[in-house]
Amino acid sequence: MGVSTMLLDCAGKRLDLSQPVVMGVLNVTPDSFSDGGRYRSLDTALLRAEIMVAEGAAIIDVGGESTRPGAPPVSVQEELDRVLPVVERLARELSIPVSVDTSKPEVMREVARAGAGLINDVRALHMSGALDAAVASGLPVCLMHIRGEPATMQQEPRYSDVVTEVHAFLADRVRVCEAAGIPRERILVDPGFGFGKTLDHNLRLLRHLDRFTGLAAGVLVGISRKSMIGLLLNVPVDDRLSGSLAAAVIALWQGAKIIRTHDVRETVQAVCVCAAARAMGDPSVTSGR
Ligand code: YH5
Repeated sequence: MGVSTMLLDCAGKRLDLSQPVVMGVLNVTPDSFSDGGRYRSLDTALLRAEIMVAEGAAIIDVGGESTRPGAPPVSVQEELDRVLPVVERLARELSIPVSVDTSKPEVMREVARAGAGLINDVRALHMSGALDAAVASGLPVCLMHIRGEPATMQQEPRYSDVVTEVHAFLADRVRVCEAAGIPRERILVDPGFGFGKTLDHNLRLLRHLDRFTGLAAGVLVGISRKSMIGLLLNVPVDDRLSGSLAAAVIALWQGAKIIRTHDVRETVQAVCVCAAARAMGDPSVTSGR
């Protein structure tokens, strides 16, 4: 693959995917489970983002809608109130691009004006008007697979072959986006760990992640602290770092390009070790024998 296809233009800030990178999570929901909404104030959000930049994050993902099962729906105005000031400030002050975790076309339009560099949609641009808003923004997008809606997605999810079905879903969304005017070079795909999947489904997707790498410009994975780690280890969210790193390494080894995480410093270390070892399978790297 040509080197030019490994650079994403995120509103003028470059995201280099010739090596895997880390996306730092910045929740701006009042109910976010892992940081209790502590980052609602602008200064605190900026400080947290700056720490993640110093720890080696390549992009920061700002989210204002809780997608936890049972979380109350958030209005457009409420989501804008949470997200827009943070995106404006971060886009202005950070050297790296700001991604926005949103499904709402109104939010996409406003954050694009405010300097956001990537649209990360857990509903894969399925909301009415979202595809048009994403096309109009000119920004790269991340299309994530979800089964159903966040409120009900964990009610007995069933697949006959989860890997094939998620792959077909993402292939279809990539096709739809391309037809609408978003080139494949600007599209990331994500199997959506925990979004309408049992532990067994999540493990199969992780085991076969390499099947997704040909779909678009790169595969993004978000496993950090999720319940699949909790179920395997029987530990609470604040004790899921090691398990999350193990899962990240399995994904990286199969070619994942972006790891979305709450623990940037540790994940950057895992990415560095993985990328160095994986480069030894690349014929352009001089043999060390
Ligand atoms: C993702 O996978 N996830 S928000 C439950 C947890 C821990 C974390 C109970 N946005 C993804 O982070 N965007 C979210 O433990 C995402 N991929 C992409 N592209 C959910 C979340 C979380 C949920």
